[in-house]
Amino acid sequence: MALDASEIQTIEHDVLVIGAGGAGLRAAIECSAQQLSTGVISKSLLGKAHTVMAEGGMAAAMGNVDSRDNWKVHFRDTMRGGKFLNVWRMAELHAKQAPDRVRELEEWGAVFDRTKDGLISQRNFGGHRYPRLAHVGDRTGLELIRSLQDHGVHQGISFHMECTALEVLKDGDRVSGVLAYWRETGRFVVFRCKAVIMATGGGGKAWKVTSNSWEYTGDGIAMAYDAGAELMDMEFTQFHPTGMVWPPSVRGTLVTEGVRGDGGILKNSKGERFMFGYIPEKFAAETADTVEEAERWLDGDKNARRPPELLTRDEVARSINAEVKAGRGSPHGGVFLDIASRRPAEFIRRKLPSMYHQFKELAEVDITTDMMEVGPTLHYFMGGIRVDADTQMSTVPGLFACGECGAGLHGANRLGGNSLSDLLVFGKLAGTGAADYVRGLSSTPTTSHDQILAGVRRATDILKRDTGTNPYVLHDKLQETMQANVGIIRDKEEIEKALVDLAALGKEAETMKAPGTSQYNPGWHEALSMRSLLVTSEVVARAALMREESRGAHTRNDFPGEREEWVQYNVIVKKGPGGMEVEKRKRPDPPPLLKEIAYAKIEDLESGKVGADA
Ligand code: MEZ
Repeated sequence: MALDASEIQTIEHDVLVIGAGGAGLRAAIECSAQQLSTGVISKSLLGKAHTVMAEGGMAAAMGNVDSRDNWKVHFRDTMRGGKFLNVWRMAELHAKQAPDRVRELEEWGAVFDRTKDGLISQRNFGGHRYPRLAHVGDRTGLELIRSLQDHGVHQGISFHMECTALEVLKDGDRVSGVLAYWRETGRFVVFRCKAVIMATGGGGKAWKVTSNSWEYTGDGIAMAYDAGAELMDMEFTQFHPTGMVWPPSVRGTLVTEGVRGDGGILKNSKGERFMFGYIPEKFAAETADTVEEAERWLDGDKNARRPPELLTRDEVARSINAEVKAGRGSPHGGVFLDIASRRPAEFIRRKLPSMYHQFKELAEVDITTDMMEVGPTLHYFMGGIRVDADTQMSTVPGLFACGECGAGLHGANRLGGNSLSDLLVFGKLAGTGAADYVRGLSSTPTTSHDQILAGVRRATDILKRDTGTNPYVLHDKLQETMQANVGIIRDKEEIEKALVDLAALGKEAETMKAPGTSQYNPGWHEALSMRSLLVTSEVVARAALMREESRGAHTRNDFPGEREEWVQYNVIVKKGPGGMEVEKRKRPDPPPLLKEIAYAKIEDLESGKVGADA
C-alpha cells in the first residue's frame, strides 16, 4: 500500500527540544517561561541522561570556600585547560553566568552540600585553581536533573518520552519540524515547529570502553550534519582518566574525579605515586612537585600548589595510559586509585556515597579499606555543532544546539565540572535564542510530505529486507575500530585504517536487517542508531586526521606536542555535494582584554595588575 504522509500523527509546538538531559531541560524551561508552546522529546525515560554522570559537581566561581575565586580566574582556567582553542566569548559567558545558574537551581529546589557557614559547598577538581565545584555528594548531575524536571513539569512543558528523532525537516533553508518514531509502537510522528534545539549529548557509544549509556549514539550531531549545519572541534574526544576496569561487564563506568578532588591519589603496581613524573612544563608553576607540598595542600595550606593528580583530564588520562603500557598497571589493566588511606571511612561514605555503593555492589571492593582499579574511559565530546556564542543558533536558521552536542566552550579539553555549568548557562541562552528567533519569524515554515516519506522509507526498509547484516554485529565492529584506531593516542596510519573500516561498515549498513515488525523491536532501534554512529565516527576520524599536532585530548603519536600555528585554526566538517567536507578554518582574533586575562600570571590577575577593568 502506498504511504501517505497525512496519515502520520502530527504534533505542533513553537519549539521542539530534542533531549531531556540538563541542557534540554534548561532550554525548554526558558522557552516555556517565554510563553512558547514547548515540547521535549527524549529517547529514553525522563531522568535517564548522561548529565547524571557528571557526579562530582558543577563549576562556578562563587568563592564560597576560597574567596580569591572570581569569573576571571575561572575563565583563565577554562582557556588554559582547553589549550586556548575555546571560543573566547563562550568561555567568558560561561564563567560570568555560572554562579547565577547555580543559585537559580537552588531556588528551584536543588539541595547542595553546605560549608560550615551554611554556604553552598565547593570542592576541588582538576585544572580548577580553587575549590569551585558546587556539589551534592557525588550525585550532583542527578540532583540537577531532578530539580530541572520538577520545575519544568510544573511549567507545562510537554514531555514526549521514548520517542527517537530521525531527521530535521526543512522548509527551504530553515527548520520546519522533526520526523521521529515512538519506540514502543514503532509508529512515526511528525513534530511541526518553528525552531529545534538539539540537546542530544555526544556519541560515546562508538567506543568500546565508555561511561556513556546506550542513548549516546551521536544522533543530534548526525541530524544537524544532514540538515547542513557545520560541526567543529570533533577531533577532541575526552577520555576521563578514571573509569572502572573490573569486572568486564562494568568496564568504563565512571569513577568521579571527586575522589581525587577530595584527596584520592593514583598509584602504579609498584606502589609509586606516579603522577609526580608527568607534570608538564606549562603547569609546573602551579603543581606541587613533592609529596610534602601536595600533603600540605591537602591539609588546607592555601600557599601550597595543587597535587599532580589534579592536573587536567587529558594529562592524567595520558599518564595512566603510559604507566599501563610500561608494564606498571594493575592486574586488570588500569592503575590504583586510593582514597582509603587518605580519608576516614565516615568522610568517604558521606562525600562519595555512590562510589562506595558502586564498588561494593559491582566489584565487591570496599573503597573505605581498599584501593580501586581505574583506567581511562571515553566520557565526553568537546566538539559538536558550531553555534553562535550568544544565541546558540547553528549555521542552519532555526536549528539551535546546547550542552555536549554544541561546540566551542571547552576547546581541546574540558575541565571536570564545566559540563554541568555549561548546560545550564547555554541551555538558558539557547532557549532565549530560539524564543527570539521564533518571535522574529514573519511566516510559519511548512513541512514537506516528500521529505517525510523518504525518511519513513529509509527507516522501514530495514524491516522489509529478506536478509541483511545484523546491526549488533556492525556496532561491535565499529567499537573495535574506534577503540583501537581513534583512541587516546592516535596516528595517521591508525586513523586511515579507521576510515577504511568505517567505509566498509557504511556499505554493510546499507543492507542492515532487523527481523520482526516495528513494534518493541530493539534490533530495529539499534539499526536506526547505527547511521548516527557511523556519521559521527567518520567526522571524528576525519577531523583527527586533519589536525597534525597534539593538543588537549587529541594526541597524535606522529605529531607530538602542540604546534603554535594550530591554535589559530578550528577543524570544521560539513556535508557537501560530494560528501563530507573537512576544512581547517582560521579563528577570529581574541578580544584583547580576554586574551590578557587568559595568558596572565595568576599573581597579576589576583593583584588586579591585569583585568581590573573587566
Ligand atoms: O564534568 C564531569 O564530567 C564530572 C563532574 C565528572 C565527574 O568526574 O564527576
